[in-house]
Amino acid sequence: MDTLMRNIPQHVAIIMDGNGRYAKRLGMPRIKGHQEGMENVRRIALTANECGVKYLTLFAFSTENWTRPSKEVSFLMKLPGNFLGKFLPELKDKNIKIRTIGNFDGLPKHTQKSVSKAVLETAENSGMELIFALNYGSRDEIIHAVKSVVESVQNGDTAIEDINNEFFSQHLFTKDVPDPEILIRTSGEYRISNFLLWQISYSELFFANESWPEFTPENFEDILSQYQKRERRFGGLKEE
Ligand code: V07
Repeated sequence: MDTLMRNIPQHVAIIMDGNGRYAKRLGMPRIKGHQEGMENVRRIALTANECGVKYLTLFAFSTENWTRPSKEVSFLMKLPGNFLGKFLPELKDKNIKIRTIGNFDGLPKHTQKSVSKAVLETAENSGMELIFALNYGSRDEIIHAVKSVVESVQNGDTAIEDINNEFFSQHLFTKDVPDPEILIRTSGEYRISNFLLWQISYSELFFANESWPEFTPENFEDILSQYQKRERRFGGLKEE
């Protein structure tokens, strides 16, 4: 049987919820919560990398988030540049590769510019892939994939009989990324909120009560160890 540290999930996805509520609770403006949430992205990404996780997908901005007050939206759109200005050298040192999923063209030009630079500069890295879901919605992603499949049928590259799960997956933004074994949502909410609907078909779901800025490396490692216990129980049942 696997030792505890061997059964590390390849892919962990996180819904980083509770930044605004955290700030409010401490009597600070919402944007202060986003700022602290951004600092925690670094801390948890480094932890995941240390643990041997190969893909970490973080829900940074949803297609629904545009309806927030415009001052908050413009603050959020500065976070990628802010984060990368501060932490890109460190992530590069750790051989981490940055990529994004979502409707990239719909982001402000300045956001696209900072993120593209980081993606380009880390493209050859072979370590953990840090995947930011930016202007991401799962239903949009599925519609985008359907259009791409239909196009491929219309132009004669694909026969309808060739469309299966594997083929369809290759048309999603997460093409070439294995499905997450684990989905974590912080801040005590029990919803999926249009995140990776196709990809989480078989994922283990974990809900942490801590808000995202308060979610610690210990909380993260605790979830990995609970996951390993769930897996081992499943293994036991299978053998019965
Ligand atoms: C954002 C901080 C984390 C909590 C959730 C909402 C606020 C990091 C990024 C980021 C994105 C792309 C990239 C590098 C960093 C980010 C947004 C919001 C929009 F290449 N945190 N963070 N982007 N928050």
